Amino acid sequence: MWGVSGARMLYICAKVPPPTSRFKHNSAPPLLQRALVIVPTYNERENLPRLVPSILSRDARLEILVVDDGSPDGTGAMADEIAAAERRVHVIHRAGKLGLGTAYLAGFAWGLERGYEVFVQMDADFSHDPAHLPHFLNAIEDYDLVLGSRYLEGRVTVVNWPIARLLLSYYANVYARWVTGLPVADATGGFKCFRREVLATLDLARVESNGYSFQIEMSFRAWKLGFRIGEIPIMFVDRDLGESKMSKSIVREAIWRVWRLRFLSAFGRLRSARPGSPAIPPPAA
Ligand SMILES: Nc1nc2c(ncn2[C@@H]2O[C@H](COP(=O)(O)OP(=O)(O)OP(=O)(O)O)[C@@H](O)[C@H]2O)c(=O)[nH]1
Ligand SMILES: [Mg+2]
Repeated sequence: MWGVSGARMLYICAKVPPPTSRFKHNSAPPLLQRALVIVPTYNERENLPRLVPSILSRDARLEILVVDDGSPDGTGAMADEIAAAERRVHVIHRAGKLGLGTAYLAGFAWGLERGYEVFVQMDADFSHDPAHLPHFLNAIEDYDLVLGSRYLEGRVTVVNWPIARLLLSYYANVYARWVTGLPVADATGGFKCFRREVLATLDLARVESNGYSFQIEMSFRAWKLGFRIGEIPIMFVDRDLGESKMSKSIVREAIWRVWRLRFLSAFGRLRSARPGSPAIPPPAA
């Protein structure tokens, strides 16, 4: 189905199929006790108060870590207020806008130290629908890394993006697959779920990308280390409120960064963290 919405195009080729059918249900007890949803924020005060309850209501095992980079609109202070009233919400403050990739790395390190078993990455702007969270928790029982995919099985499940943005994203994926060989439909998406072991094994200190390519680099490193990657379909909706932080420099970084990944891999330089190194904190007792 193709439709038009205002000045923007609506691209939905089909209804997103229920993802659960793609994954077997184990009779074994679920591995997951506590999952940390990491939400990086920069000027998201219109979104955060609605997002938090929407996430927490999906599953009692979910907790949230907001990583705020000194948002001038006061998102950080608002996150503190929410955390003071809700013990499942935590906040990290960083001094200034240091980028999405390093925000996630800080969140992963925080959660690894505290023994969370599963980590979800999620934008604050409702492009990533909290309704998909149970689908990720289900799928991570069978995979080490689960990607929320906007381009699975020939369907494009993106709503309300300008055509130029959609083409950029779509062809960025074609390009990333071509250069790196990463066998996934959506390598640049930011709605993802990791098992703890993946983050503890990747040498996070060596992750270099910060923008778009951060998503590619994390999945590529996981794939090269032999972790099992699964994809579930998600519906991606452009933000209603607040402003995009997407920039030309983020696109430029992605263009050359994938080549660097390919060469690092070819020369055996995508190492995992050494056992016993500080990158692998022991799981919580
Ligand atoms: N902590 C932190 N969060 C950031 C930074 N840049 C972006 N974010 C957050 O990361 C998430 C994704 O950013 P967006 O601006 O939506 O960027 P995008 O999703 O790539 O682009 P759009 O599709 O245009 O929205 C949002 O929750 C932002 O608030 C940053 O430098 N630091
Ligand atoms: Mg966004």
